[in-house]
Amino acid sequence: MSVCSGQAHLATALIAIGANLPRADQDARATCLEAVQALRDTPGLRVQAVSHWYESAPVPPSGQPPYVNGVVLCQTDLSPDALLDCLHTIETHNGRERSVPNAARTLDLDLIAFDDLCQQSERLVLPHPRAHERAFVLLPLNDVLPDWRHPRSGQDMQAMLKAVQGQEIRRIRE
Ligand code: PH2
Ligand code: MG
Ligand code: MG
Repeated sequence: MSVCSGQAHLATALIAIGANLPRADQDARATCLEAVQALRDTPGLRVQAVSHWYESAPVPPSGQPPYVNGVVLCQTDLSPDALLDCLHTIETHNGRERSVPNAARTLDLDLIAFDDLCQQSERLVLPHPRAHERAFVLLPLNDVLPDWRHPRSGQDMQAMLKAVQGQEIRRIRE
């Protein structure tokens, strides 16, 4: 007989939100807010904190519109792959079309980190391979989890933020 006791482990997930195209009659910021609500409505996911919102220049530089970016801190009993499926579903519901890398988009939801997991599957690399190079990820991440350390490099937020100083980003006043 197996006895089930105690609580299942809840993992900490960091999800980055980005958008730089309007969708239907709403601007990119409104789509980002809808994405937060969709995350709140996702079974198995508990939203614990939402960062401030930022406007950032596209990386790499391009003629695209500026991005709205933010980060959400969650707890989850989903697996990383199941969570990724949920993120893709929310993107699709918000008009996301997949074309070339870095194309402008109505909504992008990236899984940045999942506990301290370091993995490199074909589908999902954790932590996100470029997160530590991008002010538009690190500034909002610092709002929700300032004690975060990069699980691969061990770097703390202050060191990572210093390395992205000078990137074009500003906080949107709410
Ligand atoms: N996302 C990208 C590519 N470039 N630039 C900014 N500023 N913000 C983003 O969210 C972003 C980007 C690919 O997902
Ligand atoms: Mg992305
Ligand atoms: Mg993405």
